[in-house]
Amino acid sequence: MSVFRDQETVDLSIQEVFDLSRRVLIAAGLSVPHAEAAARVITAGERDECASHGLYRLPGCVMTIRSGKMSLDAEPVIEDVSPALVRADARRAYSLLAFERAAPLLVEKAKTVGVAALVINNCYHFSALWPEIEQLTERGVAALAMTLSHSWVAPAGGKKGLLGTNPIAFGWPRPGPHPYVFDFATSAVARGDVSLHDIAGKPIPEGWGVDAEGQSTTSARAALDGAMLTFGGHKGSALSTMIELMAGPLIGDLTSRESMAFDDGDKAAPMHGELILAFDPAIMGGGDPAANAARAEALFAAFADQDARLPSERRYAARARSLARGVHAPKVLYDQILALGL
Ligand code: NDP
Ligand code: PYC
Repeated sequence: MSVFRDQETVDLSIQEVFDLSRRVLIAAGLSVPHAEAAARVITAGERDECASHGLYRLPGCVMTIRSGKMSLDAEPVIEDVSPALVRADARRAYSLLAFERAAPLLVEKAKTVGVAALVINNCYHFSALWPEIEQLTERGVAALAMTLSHSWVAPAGGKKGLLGTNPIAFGWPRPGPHPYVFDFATSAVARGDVSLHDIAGKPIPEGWGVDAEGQSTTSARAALDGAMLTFGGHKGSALSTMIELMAGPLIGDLTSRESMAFDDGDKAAPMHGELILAFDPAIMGGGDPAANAARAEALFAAFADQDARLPSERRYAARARSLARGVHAPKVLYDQILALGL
């Protein structure tokens, strides 16, 4: 449920969300291809009621552009490294265009070899991962994506930021319009969600963060100034560390700590890498892909038998609502965007 549920909203159609995002990003200086790629994921986030990665992100995008270190128009360089590996150098621009340009080759490789990887390097990253996962499942492959961020999150047993909020997302293609997708931060929650609590003047639950002295806090501001915590204690901490390694040194890119050092107080989006893996069920499953797909469907049906919902079901319901009736953007966020003067 939205943290702004009791506050004033502004009604916008999906097209208006896209047009506003595109206009602001172009006015701030982004090239049209980068602005449109970013506007697409911001619009998708707002549409699916993923508040931490919808319109809320626009002022942060503009702050990143204004930091002066990001390329506003670099064309990604796509390298066909080996039969199972594509590398996309974003050249210090946003990650999204690099993903869009490299995804077709990733899928082609997965469908030839069975499993393939896309490495994105040198990218500024502000987006949710599920829009990328959905673009891959639409093409019939299962997919796993991970990236890191800035070192805002204490490791289990620690009290100071070291790890990123490090999201991991997985998708499995299904018959019908919607794949199975989960996508979450390995911190208790995305940092964007803590910021939204701060903007809305709401407390955060215990377990999301500690203050600058390392004491548990329910103040969003204190947690933003202190450190966030991982989900699931040592388990989230280990998973987050794996993401640091797999989307950092493994692919020759920065860790969250190094991304924060690169930022040097700019408060821009993190700059690092992203790893995306694609798996072709037809090759990996051997003999009878249809039977394997049916067994996966039986697993999903068993969730419904217990009235347990699958991840993304809330999001797909929100999408249907938004496509039919538009979105209700919190006025406080809308006003922040207008205040950018773009
Ligand atoms: P949540 O803790 O809300 O978890 C989101 C995932 O869990 C979704 O797949 C969601 O599905 C599913 N889920 C939530 N509740 C249930 C439930 N009761 N039963 C089954 N599934 C459930 O989100 P986070 O705050 O951890 O992350 C939000 C977004 O932030 C992600 O999209 C992530 O990619 C993004 N992010 C991006 C970062 C970056 O560096 N680029 C860093 C950190 C986060 P549903 O949506 O249907 O509720
Ligand atoms: O919400 O943690 C977050 C986040 C970091 C980078 C983009 N989103």
